[in-house]
Amino acid sequence: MSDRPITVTQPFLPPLEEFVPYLEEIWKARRLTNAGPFHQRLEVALAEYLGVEHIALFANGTLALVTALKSLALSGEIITTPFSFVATTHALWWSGITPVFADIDPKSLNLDPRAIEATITSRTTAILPVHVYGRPCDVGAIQRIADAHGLKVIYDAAHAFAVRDSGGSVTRYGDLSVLSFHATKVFTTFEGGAIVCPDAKTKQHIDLLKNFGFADEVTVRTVGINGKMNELQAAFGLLQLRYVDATIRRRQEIDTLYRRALESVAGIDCPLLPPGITWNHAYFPILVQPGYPLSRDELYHRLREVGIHARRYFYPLISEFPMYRNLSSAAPASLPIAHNVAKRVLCLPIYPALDLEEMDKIIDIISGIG
Ligand code: T4K
Repeated sequence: MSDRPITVTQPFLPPLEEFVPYLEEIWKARRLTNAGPFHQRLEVALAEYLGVEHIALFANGTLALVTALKSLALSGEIITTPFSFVATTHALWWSGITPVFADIDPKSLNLDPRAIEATITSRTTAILPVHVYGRPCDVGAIQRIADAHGLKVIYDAAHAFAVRDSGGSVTRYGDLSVLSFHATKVFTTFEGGAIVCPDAKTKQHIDLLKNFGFADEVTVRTVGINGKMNELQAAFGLLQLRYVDATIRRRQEIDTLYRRALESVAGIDCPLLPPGITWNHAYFPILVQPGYPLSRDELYHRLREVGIHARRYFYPLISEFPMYRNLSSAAPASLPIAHNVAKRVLCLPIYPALDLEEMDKIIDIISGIG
């Protein structure tokens, strides 16, 4: 067992010496940012890896979300999930858009299409669903609702890198999909993100927006922001990409071991995926049900006492944070499933360097209680 703390996730770092040639190239070219050669190469490589046509890289996922909203000129109200990382709703609020929370589905843990439909008003302009833990949303139902009401759909796909259904990457759904490449993600560029765009024109517009609106040296076409990914990030991404399939395979092994060990533990549920999905095993959520001898928080603290830092993603719900809790859609009575899940969920450590001894320790504690 290593002496590193057992945290919920840890980034996979390729051998340091393999990064040195990339650094040498950057030093030699003295090109550090602004759509340099590594940035261009990573865009091509990621589009190929994901099987999508157009992708625009960003400095982080939050800037990518904000830029995605801007690119579609959205305003008014946008329907979203309270069961996500706070950045999802912050991106709306930061953009002057009113978030409207809808409840989640107890199985997928993603926005419930029926709840979406029930919250549409004349001010609704779009839906911002999240593929939570990389588990795909009900994309068919969401698109049908969007089409019926003339709404845009932006998927927060921060957790869904390399997640595929029978037709390919789930990032191809909606008007736009946004990825995060933060250090805690399956594929990382330290900080980073991207927007998957449906066509070249959209990508061009988004590229303009992320570079202050510059069309050329002297022409500023729109009010843009600085959302650019730099060359260090992009070079690291190219190196990471070589290892990403192997790291996902290792995550899958860990997932299988956890499931096998925990299936017989009364009161611990390991949510299943719908069939036909190639998952990235970004997270391993369990639900601590009433049949278990400890509450979720008691189990969380018990694990912490022995150096295991599981995380209560996503508790508290976004709708409980002070800046959002007075919104009418944040009323707990209208989000019963999300509240119940947020009270029960615990994400167990899952990352390539997690070893068998560490896993045994985690499993022994969870299964040995009671
Ligand atoms: N939408 C969704 C649905 C998201 O989940 C996120 C980000 C975003 C949008 C926004 O994307 P970005 O703007 O971040 O690209 C983490 C991440 O900071 C955040 O990126 C992520 N979601 C969220 C789910 O998790 P924290 O506050 O829980 O991170 P932290 O620092 O507590 O790290 C968790 C564990 O990971 C630590 O216990 C140790 C380990 N760790 C972390 C870092 C940063 C490492 O081993 N190495 C590291 O460098 O938010």
